[in-house]
Amino acid sequence: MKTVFVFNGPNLNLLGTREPDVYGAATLADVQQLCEAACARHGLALDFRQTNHEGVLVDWLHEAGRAQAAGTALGAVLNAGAYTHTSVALHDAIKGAGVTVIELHISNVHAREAFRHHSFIAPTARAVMAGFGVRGYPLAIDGLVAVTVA
Ligand code: CA2
Repeated sequence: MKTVFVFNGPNLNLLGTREPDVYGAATLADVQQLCEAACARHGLALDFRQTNHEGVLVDWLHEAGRAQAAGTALGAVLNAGAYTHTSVALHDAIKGAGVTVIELHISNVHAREAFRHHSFIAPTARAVMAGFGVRGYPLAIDGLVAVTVA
């Protein structure tokens, strides 16, 4: 059974506690359940994580790339949070690791402040999704399956 990684970046541990108008009422634990259900539908295992630290995301992307190369993982859904808009290190990590990444955002970043319109992840991502709320997570897993399974 192959694994799908879902990596969440800074402040996403706060989901469901603040800014429900932007991010909804679901918690990160609720999101994990949505992802579990999506993976189960596809016969895949889920490895779901959150960190507030950029270098940890770099290490996890390397790990996902190694697992993908070994044939034990399909790729990763990545909500890098605010690092999306700042991190050359994440851009380089995705390229260097050779991991298939679906970039995911809960909110429609293009309908928000201008500083959220640029992504350092997007040029390295296989696909980009934004604005579906937390339901975007299972949709992104479906999308990862669609682009990776023959
Ligand atoms: O829409 C998304 O998923 C974002 O990646 C979320 C990031 C934001 O910096 C990106 O521009 C778009 C922020 C995550 C913070 O999440 C919170 C959730 C609840 C309360 C406070 C922050």
